[in-house]
Amino acid sequence: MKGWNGKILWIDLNKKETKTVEYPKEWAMEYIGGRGLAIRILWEYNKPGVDPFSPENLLIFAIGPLTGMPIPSSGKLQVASKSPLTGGYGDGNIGTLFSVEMRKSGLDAIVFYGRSEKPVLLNIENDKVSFEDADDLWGMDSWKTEEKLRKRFGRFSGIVEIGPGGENLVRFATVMSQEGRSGGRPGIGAVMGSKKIKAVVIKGTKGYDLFDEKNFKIEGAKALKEVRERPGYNFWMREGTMATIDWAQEASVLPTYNFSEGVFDEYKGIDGYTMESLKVDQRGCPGCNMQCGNVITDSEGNKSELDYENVAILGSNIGINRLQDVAVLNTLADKYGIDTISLGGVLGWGTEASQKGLLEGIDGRKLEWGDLKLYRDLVSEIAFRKTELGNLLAEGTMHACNKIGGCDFAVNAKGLEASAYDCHTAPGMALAFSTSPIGAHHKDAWVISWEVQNDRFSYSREKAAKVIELQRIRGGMFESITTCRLPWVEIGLNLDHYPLLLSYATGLKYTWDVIYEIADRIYALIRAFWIREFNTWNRSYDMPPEKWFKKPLTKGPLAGGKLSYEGYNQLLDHYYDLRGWDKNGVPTKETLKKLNLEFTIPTLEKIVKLN
Ligand code: PTT
Ligand code: SF4
Repeated sequence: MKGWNGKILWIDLNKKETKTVEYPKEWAMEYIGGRGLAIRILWEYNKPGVDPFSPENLLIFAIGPLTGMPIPSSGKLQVASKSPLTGGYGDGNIGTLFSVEMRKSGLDAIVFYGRSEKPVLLNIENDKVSFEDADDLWGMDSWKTEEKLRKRFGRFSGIVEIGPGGENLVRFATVMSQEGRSGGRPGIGAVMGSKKIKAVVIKGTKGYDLFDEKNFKIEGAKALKEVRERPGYNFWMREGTMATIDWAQEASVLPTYNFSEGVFDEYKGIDGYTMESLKVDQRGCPGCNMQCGNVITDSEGNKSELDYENVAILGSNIGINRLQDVAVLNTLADKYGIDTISLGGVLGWGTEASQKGLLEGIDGRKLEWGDLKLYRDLVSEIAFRKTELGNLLAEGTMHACNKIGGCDFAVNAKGLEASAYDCHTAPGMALAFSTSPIGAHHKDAWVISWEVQNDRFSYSREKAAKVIELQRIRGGMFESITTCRLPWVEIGLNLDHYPLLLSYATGLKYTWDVIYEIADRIYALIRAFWIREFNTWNRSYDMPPEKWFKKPLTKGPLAGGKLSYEGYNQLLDHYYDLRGWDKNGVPTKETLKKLNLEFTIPTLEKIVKLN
């Protein structure tokens, strides 16, 4: 096989044994890599109903045929597992040198199973693994851990680690790298912690084998040059994703006070221009020529790498109006290795719960919007599961509200807290959150920028089709080729480079029809995985948070705006119909057969009625 490495490294943490195994060629062709390969492995080998924290739950690192190549922004790694936050499929995409070294190691995926008795550091050279005692690293934050490992293994080694959040099984702990790269929002870092893996180091020496290296390099160089020449490049280099704060405020979608409003009176204190005035550094993923990690010094003197999502959710969403203060919480989340988006979601939910009296009897403190000191304390309490409240919030909003009430203002879909877009007046984005394969993350379909310009308030078939188109490109193609999507999303790199690059790399003919079919296959298989895990499956799993239907906006130009149940159900019907799924969001037999997923039918038939 050209383009792929064709091998999976299996690491048994119980026995401290490993094996490197070739996987079926058809998997590479039918799922490409990254997310596609991860879900195929999980379907085949994960035991249905397994507890996400049990040794049997598989943890997967995967790359695709374009990862680590001389093309735009290709240093990305997919981390996936059954999620402890949602109970369904979970993954994340992290920019790290680990992906580049993994590419050179001759592997397409690493699967970790079992549980080490003691904290362990895995040191991988190509596919040779040594298991080292990590007692001295356990308890250390992610920055110190990486600093220590980099001193020992050198700056060009690939390193990923967890912080205390992952060690203490915070349900939204992530996998961390390079002081500010974080991946696996649905608790993939906690799965790593449950296996007692503190860090993994990798070094590869094998290079890569492409079908048509000459044309691949020419096409890659063209794309790299195009990135730098795009009209939006200079502004992107100034503000990166932070420009979205002003846009979100203007569009009334900036999450404010636990997604109660779409505008924040003090947004100027946290916007992209403020960031520019405070910027001290810029960094990003390996080999990227449009680096978007904008660094400022936080109020406590730490360097903090900011993105729109982090700033909106830890800023306006909890009433903090000063960027350096937002950065304090962001820094802590990075050091502790917990997801900023879910963190902002639980702090927002906790504040509303406190104000409604739901925390009485749990915690004597009263949470107020914008109380940096209290939020700062709570972040540590969550990461170390220290107090009763910290322990409750470490469960995420879905588990927490099931314990004490307040599910009517818990802003999550399938248990994953929503990224930073208020959807009272954005039905298409609500659909994107609710049908995303991992819960309410924007990565699969950031339809909101299209939606605010195109028939914003409608629940039309065209809108459902747009969500699917974006899911195919973003959640299907980019998550599987496993490169960064921002060159296309943010500065308009021509998408047609990607089918060509895939064809030159592998020797197979990739057209958009082929890529869309693969994307649909991956989506349907992830859906089948969810159904296998939830025998109560029905369309209510694809509903957005109640708050967006029941509590209208009270401020800004769209005051009074809210979602309509009737409209949303119509939109969801269009979505299901276009995907070839039934009224409960279950792929029909015909769809499964068309996508070469017949092997899921016997399992699904035991759980739901297949049409
Ligand atoms: C991603 C999610 C995002 S999406 C952000 S900000 W964004 C948050 N960043 C966090 C952080 O930082 N620290 C922390 N402790 N938790 C964080 N949680 C949040 O995680 C990220 C970039 C960004 S910045 C985006 S949009 C794009 N996302 C991509 C994607 O999903 N797929 C893809 N093929 N390319 C992408 N490119 C961009 O990558 P998750 P990263 Mg991330 C401080 O991991 O789980 O997918 O959640 O990977 O290396 O940090 O790059 O405005
Ligand atoms: Fe990483 Fe940003 Fe570059 Fe994408 S654009 S590869 S997220 S630095």
